[in-house]
Amino acid sequence: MSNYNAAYEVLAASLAEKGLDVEQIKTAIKNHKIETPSWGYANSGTRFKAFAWPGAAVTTREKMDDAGMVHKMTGIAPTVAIHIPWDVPEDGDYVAMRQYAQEQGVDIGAVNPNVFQDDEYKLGSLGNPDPGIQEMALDHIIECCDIMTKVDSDSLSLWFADGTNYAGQDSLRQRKRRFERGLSAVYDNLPEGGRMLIEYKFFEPAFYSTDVPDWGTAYAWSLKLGDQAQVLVDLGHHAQGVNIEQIVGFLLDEGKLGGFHFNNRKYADDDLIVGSVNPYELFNIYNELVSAELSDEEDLRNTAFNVAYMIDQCHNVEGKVAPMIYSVLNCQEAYAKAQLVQREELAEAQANGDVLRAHTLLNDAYRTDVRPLLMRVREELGAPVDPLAAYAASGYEKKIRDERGIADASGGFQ
Ligand code: RM4
Ligand code: MN
Ligand code: MN
Repeated sequence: MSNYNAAYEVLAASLAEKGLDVEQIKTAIKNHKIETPSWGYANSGTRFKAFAWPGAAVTTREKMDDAGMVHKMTGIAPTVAIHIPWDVPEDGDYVAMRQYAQEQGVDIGAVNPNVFQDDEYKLGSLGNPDPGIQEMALDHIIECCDIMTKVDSDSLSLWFADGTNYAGQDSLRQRKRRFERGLSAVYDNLPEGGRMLIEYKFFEPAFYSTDVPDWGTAYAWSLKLGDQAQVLVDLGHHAQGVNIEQIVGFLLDEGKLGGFHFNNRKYADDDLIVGSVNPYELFNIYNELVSAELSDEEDLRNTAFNVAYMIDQCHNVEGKVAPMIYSVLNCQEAYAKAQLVQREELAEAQANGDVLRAHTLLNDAYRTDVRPLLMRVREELGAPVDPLAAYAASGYEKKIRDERGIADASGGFQ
């Protein structure tokens, strides 16, 4: 892999010939950062079984160590998202937790309140018919607003397991109102400069109705709440066949796209490596984002550059740290390809109704082998040219297996 230079020169020349500015593209790629999730380093599983993986992180510090390693290997994963209570620090000291993370080279990113783990939440959290439980959920989310300040995070990322399982179980309209009340109380408690990302999901774990089922609902509420509320798009949360890039384009244009949860959906939710099943979809999503980044409209550019790019995956059969590295690299590759689209030519073909030329221009970028370009970017960033090989050679995996052993995993049907 070390003699990639000749391939890079050929690629750089062909890109320049197309009128693309290779230096500018490299700078953009270096600035494109991906956040990894702390829970992705811990044991996880399916609904049926959580598997014990050797060396999987248990403590928050171990999760920070792993996130730090992913950043060291890729050079573009400088933040880690936390879930509360999964990541409540052992000693309760959030400031120390942030400092520890920083010593490992990463900052804390989004704070995710869990309002789905306790028995009380069986019939929902903010949408629960019991005002006492609505209050309990609200208190927890507001506590997470305080935690944001302690860990120096600017994003509160909200996903709700709320919904109903049977027709007639609850009033759909009342549940909507309870949510609107709860979210607006949360909004009022956001720290200054902080934002709220509202995630939607049309199924699971409630199956008759979910309280935030789609981007339209999340969008409507973020509009009502104000500028600090935006929508989060999780790639695993759509019906088959939904055009996600169209949703992305719409939300970008409205200034309401706040963040992503990357993963890849083959059947249901979110456990597959992003870009593993449908890299073309990932590219098309990135194409929307890059076209907004390159737009001459300032608002659009601002929205695009403020998008929080986060991975929401936990790996059950392929290890922990290595697949996280792989996922970060898949995002980087899709982003790089989107940078190669010849945008003026594309706009011209679109204006002329030249369907095939427009499609071909997009595919030209998608089909370009950008690996030599990414190797050069990594070299310039001071990261390993081949991160997965560097990780395998680092001895880190052996170290964590020896030190941490195999932690007890539970969960699934009992
Ligand atoms: C949900 C959703 C949330 C994630 C939880 C654990 O499906 O994607 O973002 O945090 O799972
Ligand atoms: Mn998610
Ligand atoms: Mn999910």
